[in-house]
Amino acid sequence: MTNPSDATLVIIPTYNELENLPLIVGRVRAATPEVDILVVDDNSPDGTGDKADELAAEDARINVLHRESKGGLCGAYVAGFQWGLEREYTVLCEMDADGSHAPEQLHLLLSEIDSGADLVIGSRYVPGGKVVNWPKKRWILSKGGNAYISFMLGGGLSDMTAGYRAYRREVLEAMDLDELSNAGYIFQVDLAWRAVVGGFDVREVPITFTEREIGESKLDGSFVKDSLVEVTRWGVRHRAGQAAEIAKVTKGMLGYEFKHWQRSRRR
Ligand SMILES: Nc1nc2c(ncn2[C@@H]2O[C@H](COP(=O)(O)OP(=O)(O)O)[C@@H](O)[C@H]2O)c(=O)[nH]1
Ligand SMILES: [Mg+2]
Repeated sequence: MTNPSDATLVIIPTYNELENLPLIVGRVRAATPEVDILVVDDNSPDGTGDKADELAAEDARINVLHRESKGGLCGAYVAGFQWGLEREYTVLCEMDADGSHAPEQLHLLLSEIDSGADLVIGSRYVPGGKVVNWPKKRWILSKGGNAYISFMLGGGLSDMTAGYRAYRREVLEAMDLDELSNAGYIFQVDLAWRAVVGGFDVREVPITFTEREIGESKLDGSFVKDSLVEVTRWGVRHRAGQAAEIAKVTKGMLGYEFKHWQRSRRR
């Protein structure tokens, strides 16, 4: 029997991950030898791109996409998705290069896809999910931010900013990827939210997220405020849309009742 995950591409974006890249690629190859890898490097000054080429030369399952300059995580993923969609992959995954997303847990995401999910999010905030080595402050910010996002948007997801994911290709094909907001991790929320609204089967599986030990985070804190403002705007717009829809249906129903009532009076 064939499963969707038989043709899986794991996309790993890199910016200055020279030391991390061989480690993460080695772990993916060991944990799930049957998946292909695409490294998307934004011309890292530390030579990560050359390292990726070296790894690719030794292993046909490893591919590299070079972009000209640092263009943000969203742009790197969109380029990776497009690369994968042009080929015959049925499942496309997101995974950080810094070891935060354990390749040893990838099978948890893939088996959920094989049992019918369209998008699986490796979640830190469902029961069984964990974060290792984060300062309390960052945990509160992330957990609190996600609680707010979930409250504003509904949809029942606990970790919409999470970056460890598996998508069936149909989910990505249904979206205009060029429209995603590029600031911080809001594109992750955007992708999950569009999948929910689009009626796809979106599920979360618990994962253990481990903060990087090597190299530096490329993310600054400024995105948090921007992201929350953006999510608030979506939530309000969505509710306004829902209210307009309810008003339309109610008006239709009342109109029908009224006509029915007039007709029954005439008789
Ligand atoms: N190609 C590319 N990768 C990026 C960019 N920014 C971050 N990354 C990669 O995205 C992943 C997550 O970034 P990271 O700095 O660890 O963010 P954090 O985990 O939130 O602290 C890592 O693999 C980074 O190397 C970018 O502009 N371009
Ligand atoms: Mg990281």
